[in-house]
Amino acid sequence: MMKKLALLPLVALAFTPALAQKAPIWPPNGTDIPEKFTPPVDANADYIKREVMIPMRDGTKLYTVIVIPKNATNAPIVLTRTPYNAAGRAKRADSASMLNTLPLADEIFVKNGYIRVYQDIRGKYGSEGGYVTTRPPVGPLNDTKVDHTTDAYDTIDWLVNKANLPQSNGKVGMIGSSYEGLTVVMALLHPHPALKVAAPQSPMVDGWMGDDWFHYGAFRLANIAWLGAQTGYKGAGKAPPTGGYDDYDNFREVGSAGDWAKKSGYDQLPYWNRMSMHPAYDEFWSDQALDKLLAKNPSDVPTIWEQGLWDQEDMWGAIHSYEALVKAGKAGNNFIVMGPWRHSQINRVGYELGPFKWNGDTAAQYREDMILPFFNQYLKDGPAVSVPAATIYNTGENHWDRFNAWPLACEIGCPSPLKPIYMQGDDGLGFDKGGEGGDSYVSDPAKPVPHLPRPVNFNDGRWGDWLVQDQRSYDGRPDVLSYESPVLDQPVRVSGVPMADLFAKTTGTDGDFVVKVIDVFPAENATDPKMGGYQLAISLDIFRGRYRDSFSNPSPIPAGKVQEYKFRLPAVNHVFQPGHRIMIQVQSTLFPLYDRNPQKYVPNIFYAKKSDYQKATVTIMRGGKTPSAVWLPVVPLAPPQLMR
Ligand code: PG9
Repeated sequence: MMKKLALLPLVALAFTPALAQKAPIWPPNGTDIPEKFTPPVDANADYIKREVMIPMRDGTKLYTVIVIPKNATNAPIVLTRTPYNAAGRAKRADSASMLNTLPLADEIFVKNGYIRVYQDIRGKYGSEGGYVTTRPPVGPLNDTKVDHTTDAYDTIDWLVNKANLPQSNGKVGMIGSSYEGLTVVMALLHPHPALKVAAPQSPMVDGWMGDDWFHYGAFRLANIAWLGAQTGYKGAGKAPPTGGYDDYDNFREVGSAGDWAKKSGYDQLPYWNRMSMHPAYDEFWSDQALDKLLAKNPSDVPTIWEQGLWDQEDMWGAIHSYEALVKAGKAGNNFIVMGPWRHSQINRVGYELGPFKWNGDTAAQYREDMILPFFNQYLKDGPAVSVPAATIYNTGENHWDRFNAWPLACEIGCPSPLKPIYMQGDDGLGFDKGGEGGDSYVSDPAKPVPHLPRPVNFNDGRWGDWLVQDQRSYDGRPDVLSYESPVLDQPVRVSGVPMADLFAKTTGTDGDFVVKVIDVFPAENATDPKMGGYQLAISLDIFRGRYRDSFSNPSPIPAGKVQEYKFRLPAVNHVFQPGHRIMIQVQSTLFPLYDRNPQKYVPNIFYAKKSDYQKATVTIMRGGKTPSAVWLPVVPLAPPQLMR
């Protein structure tokens, strides 16, 4: 027994080698952080994730994430080229399931065996090369040999090479929203033969007319902080502080957009310096307007354009590209979908927007019933789908409408003409001209009309659905004119693009005009009392008066003289129901979303001095030879449908 006991320590020693040395009490190399920590790939993962650097024709390599269903063969590819971090876009969750590692909007592709590819655009995040904001196509604005067209071409060429990606079937679709939509559109300017289908979603197409930077020349302060984050850093950036909580005060106190930029160090940012020297629609903007470039060089790639009817960021690009391509004879491969959505909502759930509830998850309906069959047809030789020219949600009857040709009413060439609804005396509104006269208000840049009830913080969560807010917050302000029809006893259906046609004079020598087409709900709503009297803007835009005669050559407004301001408003597909009223609101500021017009003509409003800002008395003319109106796309009611 004693012998055995004596052996114990030796035996114990033999089985505890770790104890043979002193137990570590300090990390090797003086740090607990290893050179590289690579979590093991979950053996049960149902996908393979590859991270590759794809060489472009100029040698620049672009960081690309490729997510491949395990055991995939002969699989189609869906590509998104992003300025917003490809690695992050392909990692919704740290998951062994492809469905969970990819974003919600990719579920249709995962469930149907697609390979999903995300790529950082040149110069951002993991990609090499120089970043040029919304890099213009090679040409007068880009004297290099590379752009998003060539980078998409070279990327697709690499992806469909079996030596690089043996699992693919050699067919690629591109999809993306916003800036990611711009890269889809750019790929269409000279598409790789393997690019078989495209889905630009609220793409950035014309930054001056109506996508992100300006609307008809009025600058969007909402995006100025984005510039600091996006062009101040290669990777994830940080927006500069804007000051106190209320951006209405922050931007008003600082002065012009240029004053804010200077305070934020933007003189270091080349894109800000370039952009702010092009306040008018000169070649800097028109030479990179993608709807114009597409029309000159239309492709045969089947393309489904999308935008939201309340898209607060890119309301211009999809509809104008679609119209330009139809005009160029390409109705056969270009289609448009407009849903009851905010910007990029097609990547989320689409049951509602603000207080409005729709007929199901309209975003999922778009993905599953429109995008998936369309991509399957061209990428998997799936069944041919019949795609209406236009699929537009009817926001007054709460169901989808499908059109073989759209719009139904327009100035020339539609089944119906536009119909003017006139501003009338006593704040009236009607389809007859009414008597001559005018209504005035004092527009004071020191007290601009807010675009949301104050305090307005651009990150307060209201940015997404601000376009469907109740306009009663502004109705009744002395600097907002509200013209309202009598209560309707018959429905009025509008389906097309309204045209604002204002006749106005001002004591200033410049000025902006905001026009809103509003559906006024019945005063009483027993089902949802707070919706009683709701004022829903179905179309709203701003126009900078100096551009009334020319977008490229602005001119002072002759003080005191009536001038005409005629401009397109965002598209509508709506029914004003009986019991509702139609309202038109007119005002001259929408702040801090848009920079204030000093209302005194200065060469470049970006650099207006505080002393330039002045009150102006604006008069909207009615009746006679100067009948202000909005020309509405009024069309006959569609026959009732059993099923919606
Ligand atoms: N279109 C969006 C945007 C572009 C530029 C500035 C701010 C927003 C987007 O791509 O998210």
